[in-house]
Amino acid sequence: MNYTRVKIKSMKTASMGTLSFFEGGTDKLGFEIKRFYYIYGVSKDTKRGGHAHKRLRQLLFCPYGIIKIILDDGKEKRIEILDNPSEGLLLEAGIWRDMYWEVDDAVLCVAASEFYDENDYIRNYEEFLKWKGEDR
Ligand code: T46
Repeated sequence: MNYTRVKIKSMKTASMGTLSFFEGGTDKLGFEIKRFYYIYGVSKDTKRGGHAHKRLRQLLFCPYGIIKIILDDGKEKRIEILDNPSEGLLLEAGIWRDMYWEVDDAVLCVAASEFYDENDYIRNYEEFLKWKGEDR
């Protein structure tokens, strides 16, 4: 499946916690960041997602809490757990995703390759499979 689990650089600052960072640029993420968004205030057992993107590429990470992500490219499914602020998922286009909040108030942060465009979403699973079947 067309995604990778990536490390986010982190620096422990003794008793003052940890600082994590990544830098934009096509050489690092494979795309320029055009948008950044984050999802918070979500209760345990909430399910979000239920869609795929035609073009959008994204880096997802969870700086606080635990979020289970189920990825599906129409052929296979993978389960990924985001529970470490120093790791992320770099998702290419064409992957269906469902996100499950495993604890209250987990935060999902996303760096995205494109501005928001509802036309880039496929929100119907049958439509997704049909789109994947069209030589993708
Ligand atoms: C994704 C996962 C990981 C905007 O107006 N601008 C934005 O930048 C975004 C991301 C969303 N919206 C609107 C669209 C909907 O009316 O916010 C509403 C909630 O979005 P949605 O139901 O798509 O949220 P999630 O959590 O299911 O999915 C989001 C992203 O939309 C999606 O691209 O990959 O997070």
